[in-house]
Amino acid sequence: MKLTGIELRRLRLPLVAPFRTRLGQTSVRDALLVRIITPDGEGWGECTAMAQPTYTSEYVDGAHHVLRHHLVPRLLAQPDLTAEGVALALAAVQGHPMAKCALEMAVLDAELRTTGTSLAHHLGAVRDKVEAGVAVGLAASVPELLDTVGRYLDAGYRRVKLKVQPGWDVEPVEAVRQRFGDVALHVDANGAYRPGDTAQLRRLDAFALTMLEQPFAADELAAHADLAKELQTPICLDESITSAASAAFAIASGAAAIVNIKAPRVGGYLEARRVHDVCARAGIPVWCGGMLETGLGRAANVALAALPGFTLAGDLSASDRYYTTDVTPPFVLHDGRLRVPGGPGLGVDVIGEVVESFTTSVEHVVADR
Ligand code: OSB
Ligand code: MG
Repeated sequence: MKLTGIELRRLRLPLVAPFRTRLGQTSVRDALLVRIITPDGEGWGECTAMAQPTYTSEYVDGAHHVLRHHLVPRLLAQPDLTAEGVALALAAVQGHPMAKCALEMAVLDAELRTTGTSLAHHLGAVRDKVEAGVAVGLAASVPELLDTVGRYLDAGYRRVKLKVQPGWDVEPVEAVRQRFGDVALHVDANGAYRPGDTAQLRRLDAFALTMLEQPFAADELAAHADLAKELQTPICLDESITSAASAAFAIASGAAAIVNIKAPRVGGYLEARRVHDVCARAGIPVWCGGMLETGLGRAANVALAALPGFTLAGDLSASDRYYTTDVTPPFVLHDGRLRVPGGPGLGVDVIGEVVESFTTSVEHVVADR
């Protein structure tokens, strides 16, 4: 297909409750949506970069700039674009996987709509529902944390992930275990620890956690491999995994026993499928991470999580865990699961009035004729 134009749209979406991690606090999601226009229709994508460059180096203003000035012009210059060809068309630009992912997602949506195929089917889904998990941010106190976790379990979530950091680890984990018994529980450190913290991390072995996610910085692969030898709790990598190649290396070096797959972190849903395939061949379980997505990104994530290797519940929560009003019809829990959209493309349609009401800016870039 030949694109005729691309729209870059910023939205300001208040979260139902602030999400606090060591990377900062998010109270309002500064969302960046991409709409591509073709002679046959349109396709939507979401760039999940956060407001600040604290999770990875990407952040929403930077992503917007690289899209507007470097990525969108390259895509508009393609005479015959396919979703498979997006990564190659953008390969000259280094990095910026979340910005690239948004464009590839929009092209996949448009392309699959013309053939009536769902993204889930296209990626190789084997399930029509996926288990919903919930990520719980740092809390001000243990009683507040127990309150929050209790409400999510009552809502039906099948597993809970707690954010931890030095000074907020053993105590909250122990309290959650004591109160809620053998609920599926894991912790995510977002790189908060240093290799010298091994003794403290070993204390978490007492709580039968499903995994310890990203204890050290993204590039500390050798330290993660060393830690894995010292701990019973399996190590999962998030920030360290930037491609199928890096996943293969992390697995081979013993740094990851479990992989968190986020398509935006690896440059798109097609690379995410390759990460899944690498892990499946190595017998490494994977799960789908999240970044406080709107219904668009959530639809794509739920489709990805329907692949066979996604044997652990992901950070895939209902719309109302994040937003009072979502930009698509809301994702809701059915007995602790989310339905995989089966319609063409992403399988969800944005609600025009809702998108408009939250929009703070729109930029329309057209192709040269
Ligand atoms: O480390 O998984 C993470 C959100 C933004 C950036 C990084 C992370 C997260 C989350 C949110 O944990 C999980 C969700 O979307 O429900
Ligand atoms: Mg994480």
